[in-house]
Amino acid sequence: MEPEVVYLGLGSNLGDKVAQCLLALKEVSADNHNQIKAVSSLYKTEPIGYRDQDWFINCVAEVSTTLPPHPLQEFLQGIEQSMGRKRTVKMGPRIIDLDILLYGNEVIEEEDLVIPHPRLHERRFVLVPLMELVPDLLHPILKKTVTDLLKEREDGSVELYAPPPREVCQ
Ligand code: PH2
Ligand code: MG
Ligand code: MG
Repeated sequence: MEPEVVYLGLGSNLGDKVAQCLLALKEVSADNHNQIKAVSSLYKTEPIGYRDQDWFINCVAEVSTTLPPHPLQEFLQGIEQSMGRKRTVKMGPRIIDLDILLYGNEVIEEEDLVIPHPRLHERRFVLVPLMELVPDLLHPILKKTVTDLLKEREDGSVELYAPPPREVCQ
C-alpha cells in the first residue's frame, strides 16, 4: 500500500502527562508501517465535555502510514491498552488517548470508526495544534481550512506548554 498522511490527536490527563504522550509517540514510530513526520507543540488544555477532571496535555502528530484505517485504529487501541488505559467514564480521565483525526482525504462513517474525527472541528484542543502543522488543510467534509474552523471556536482554554518534541520524528 502507498503511504497515506494521517493526523493523530494525543491527549493525557492522568499521571505524567507529557511522558505518556512521548511514550505513545515512540510506540507509534516503533512500528515499521509508521513514520512520524512532525509533531505540534504540547498544549495545556481545559477539559471539554466532562469538566470535573484534571487539565490535559494535548498535541497532534503527522504520520505517514501504510496501515489501512481499521488496522491503524486497532494498533492505536493496542498502545492505549498496553499503557494501562482503563475505559470507565466516557470523556473522563485517561492515561493516554490516541485518536485518528484525519486519514488523507478519506471519509469513513462506520459504527466503530468515523473519520474525520466527528468532534475535530468543535475542539480548540485539536484545532490549535493541528493549525500549527497544517493551517491550510481542508476538512474533507466541511471543506473549510483548519484556520477557518478555528475562527469559529471559542471553547476551553489552550495554552502553549512545551515546544515540539522533535526527537520522536523520523
Ligand atoms: N478528550 C476528551 C474529552 N475532553 N478535553 C481536553 N482538553 N483534551 C482532551 O483530549 C479531551 C477533552 C475525550 O476524548
Ligand atoms: Mg479516543
Ligand atoms: Mg479523544
